[in-house]
Amino acid sequence: MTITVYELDGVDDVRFSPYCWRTLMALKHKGIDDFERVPVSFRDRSPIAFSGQERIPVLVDGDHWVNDSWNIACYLEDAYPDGPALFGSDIGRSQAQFVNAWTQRIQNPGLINIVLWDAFQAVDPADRDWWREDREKMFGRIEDYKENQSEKLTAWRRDLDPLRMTLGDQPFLGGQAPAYVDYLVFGTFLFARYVGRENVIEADDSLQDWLGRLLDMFDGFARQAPKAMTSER
Ligand SMILES: N[C@@H](CCC(=O)N[C@@H](CS)C(=O)NCC(=O)O)C(=O)O
Repeated sequence: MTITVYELDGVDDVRFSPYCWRTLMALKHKGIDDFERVPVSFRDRSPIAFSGQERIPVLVDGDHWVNDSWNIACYLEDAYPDGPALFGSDIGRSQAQFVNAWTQRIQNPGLINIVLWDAFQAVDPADRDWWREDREKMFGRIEDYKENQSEKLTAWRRDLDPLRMTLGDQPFLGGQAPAYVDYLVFGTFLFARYVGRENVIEADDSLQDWLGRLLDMFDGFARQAPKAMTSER
């Protein structure tokens, strides 16, 4: 039976949600290619009303649905044990939960603080009024995020040092092969990429090698996805 993934839609079919990308990479990792991607707009979440909540991604597999990217990864690991492991062991799953929390509390919010204006440009024009009103309640005026990025960028890049240390000794966070921990962290870099801000990571940053390896996976699945062309930066 075909799996369906509901994911947030942006301008020109750009899909920039880091949480959705974790799920997409996890599906590919499991060797599941036969899935349908259903775009959901920011202003209208009625397609996922069946899940009783408004967050995306939501995955439907036959008559079973799961929301929350972490729960989805656990579901895929348990429901598809014959595919390559996402966690490797119970210990691996527990440690990945820490990385999940780190991305949610440190890596993602730090990036949003830098690219909020770019993200606004990547939102479908039909959703922009909704998005501005919603986000300005949380973050203040979106235009303010165009300026004064240099200090924020320096701090955010410095906080990535534990990744550089780890990846100096092994090709993936999962070790010799990628695992869900890689996709957790990679999803946030993909968010930057698809809102047109790949330059949050400098060209000579040692993380570029790891990013390149993940972008090449599954026949360049993530590399080929469309990026927003932001008009102002
Ligand atoms: N903990 C959830 C977070 C999901 C989440 O926040 N998704 C975002 C998309 S990146 C969302 O649905 N946002 C709705 C909104 O921005 O209004 C997960 O891991 O799936």
